[in-house]
Amino acid sequence: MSRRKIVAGNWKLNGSKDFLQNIVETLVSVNDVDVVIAPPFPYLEKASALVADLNGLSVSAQNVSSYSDGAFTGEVSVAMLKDIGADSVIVGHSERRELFGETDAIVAEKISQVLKFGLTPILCVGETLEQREQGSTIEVCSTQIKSVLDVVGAENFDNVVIAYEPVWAIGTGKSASSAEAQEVHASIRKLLSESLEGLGKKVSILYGGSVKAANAKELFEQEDIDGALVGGASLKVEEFNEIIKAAG
Ligand code: G2H
Repeated sequence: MSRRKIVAGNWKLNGSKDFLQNIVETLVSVNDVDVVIAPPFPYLEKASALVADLNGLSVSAQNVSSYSDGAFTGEVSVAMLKDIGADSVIVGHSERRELFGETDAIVAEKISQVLKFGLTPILCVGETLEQREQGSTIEVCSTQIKSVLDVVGAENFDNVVIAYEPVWAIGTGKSASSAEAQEVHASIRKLLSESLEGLGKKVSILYGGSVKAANAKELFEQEDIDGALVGGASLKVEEFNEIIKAAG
């Protein structure tokens, strides 16, 4: 894959059938911007059907099982997501890592499954406030990415989308400055190219963490920021549309 502009809305544990219908009817389409909506599992099939004939709009799951099948009550496999028409999967969001104990090894296995079935994984990485204050931001993100590179191989990594989401900026209203985000994005691209020549130029790297209409444009102007993974603001349709337009 090559670098694309992507604006993805992560609804987290929010939404309804009516909300889904309304958002699909209301979202703007902007040339060269891929818009992704990530509703909770029960709405994915309907979402896939609604966007099927729409250009530039696709559907992502927020999570997936690391197992392919078997006695794993409550789990949802990549094959099932593919079956109902999902295109991508958010993997390793910090809420999954922190609240549900997802380790780097689990995240890597999930990414591997997603790639195996031809869906696009959106790999979330990011540091806590404590780690930032200790000056280990780049090291933390690098470790999270390397653990996936080691499992899937750099030669398969150009189909991965990365979302840099500083944990301290998630849902807090406190966003990283565009310069802080750019610094991390540039270092991620460098790491990728050190793993495989040219890889850094192929991978889309999104910023996430309190992205809103007011800060989107400045973030998108940064050389290494290809778009955003948006949480709270993706639930406000007009604001989400402003963010999509800012990416164009
Ligand atoms: C980060 C983001 C979406 P928010 O989690 O993944 O959420 O924009 O609400 O900080």
